[in-house]
Amino acid sequence: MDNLFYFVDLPGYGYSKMSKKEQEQVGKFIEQYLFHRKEISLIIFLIDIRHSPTSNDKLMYNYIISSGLPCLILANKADKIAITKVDDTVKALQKELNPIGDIPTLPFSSERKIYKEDVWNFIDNHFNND
Ligand SMILES: Nc1nc2c(ncn2[C@@H]2O[C@H](COP(=O)(O)OP(=O)(O)OP(=O)(O)O)[C@@H](O)[C@H]2O)c(=O)[nH]1
Ligand SMILES: [Mg+2]
Repeated sequence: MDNLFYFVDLPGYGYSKMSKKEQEQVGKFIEQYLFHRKEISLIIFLIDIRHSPTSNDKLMYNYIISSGLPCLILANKADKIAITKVDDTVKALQKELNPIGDIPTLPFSSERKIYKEDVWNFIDNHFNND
């Protein structure tokens, strides 16, 4: 097996601007993709570090868990809060979404590319250990 993998960006729920029909189609596509695509080795679920999980976040989280696929939660936009608050905020977010604490949760900032080392380490380990 080669070391090739792809990041696939699925539509988020920013799609509220779509018509009901389009939303339905996108929803069905995501369901097909998550539940039937055999090649998925990790779901990276991005949430906003600044807010406690929304009802959509909770729905999506439960949906991902029900797929039985491995998941990494990234608390994105970590550049938006004080560096001293990052660790506690990530812990609090994880506690809310995943009280058992078995789904790894890490800070991230896609804009500033900070905290990326831990994320790459996690991905490396994930691919090398299973
Ligand atoms: N400050 C900051 N802004 C960010 C970060 N990541 C994304 N954004 C901003 O958030 C907005 C939405 O980003 P997107 O990447 O479109 O978000 P998305 O989750 O893919 O949205 P949908 O797919 O429509 O649900 C944009 O204005 C980004 O610039 C981040 O790490 N830090
Ligand atoms: Mg998007």
